[in-house]
Amino acid sequence: MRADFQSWVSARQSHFEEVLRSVLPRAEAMPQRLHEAMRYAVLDGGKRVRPLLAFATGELAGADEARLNIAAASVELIHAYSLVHDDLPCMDDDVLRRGKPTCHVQYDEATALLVGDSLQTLAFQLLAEQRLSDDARRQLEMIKLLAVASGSRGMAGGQAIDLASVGKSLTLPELEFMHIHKTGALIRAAVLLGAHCGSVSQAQLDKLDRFGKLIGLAFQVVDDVLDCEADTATLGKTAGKDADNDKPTYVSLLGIHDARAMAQRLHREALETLADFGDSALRLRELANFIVLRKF
Ligand code: GRG
Repeated sequence: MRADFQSWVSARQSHFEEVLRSVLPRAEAMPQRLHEAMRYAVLDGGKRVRPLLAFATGELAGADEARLNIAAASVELIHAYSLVHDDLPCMDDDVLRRGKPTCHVQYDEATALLVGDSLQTLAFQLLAEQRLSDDARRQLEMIKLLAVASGSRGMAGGQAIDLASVGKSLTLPELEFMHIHKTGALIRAAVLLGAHCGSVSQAQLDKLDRFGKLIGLAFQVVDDVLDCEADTATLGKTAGKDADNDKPTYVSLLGIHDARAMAQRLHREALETLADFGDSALRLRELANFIVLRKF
């Protein structure tokens, strides 16, 4: 019998914590302060939504566990780097992340910068040095996929638009463009990397790609709603930052009621893309539900 969703999540999260511990440099290895700070930024925190998506898609695609561990770790390392850099004084200037002081507060700005750099390069080192596919060209495609999702045509590009949009009003398509890149690209990459670790047809891959895109955007809409509805203790990061920073969000553009309705519509459409997968997409469906219904 299959485990219920909560048991599956807990088992995956604790297994994945060990994976992360093993791929990160030991804190005792030189340069100790940098390695300690890298572990501080990555370990013991976060919902691990992107790795869970990679695992769920990999299970659907019959992927090898060891390969999935590496794909999931590479995405989470990129995510952790983005949070460390996003919290720096030159960006969002925040002091709290995952319920603890941000990396530059706990260490210092230069260390936090190097933590982000090192986590990013470690992600690509993992993808390049471990066998992820029997087809070498496919593995190169996977490396490229994560690079594009992370770079100026993905997450970093979305962040650049975000920084430039402070104090401005954006149209809904402009806001959507920003978030599809800033938040959505990495979530979509998590789904695709999970699929590439296993075997799916092109038609299935297209559907999973669309699922990743829709659920990535839904994640951000919900994030905007939570930023104005939840409290700092629940979120583990400073609540109300978007309004304080005069940032355009789905809530500022649509109002809370319509923003919630938009998240529900994206959720529904995301579930529709999984219709043909039957029982094999159970975990993906459950994760989609979690992403939209979460309270933190
Ligand atoms: C610095 C290149 C660069 C990019 C930063 C991801 C990002 C881009 C900034 C983070 C700021 C932010 C709050 C974005 C909204 C959505 C988001 C990514 C939230 C944090 O992700 P969660 O909720 O965090 O998955 P945990 O801690 O659970 O992993």
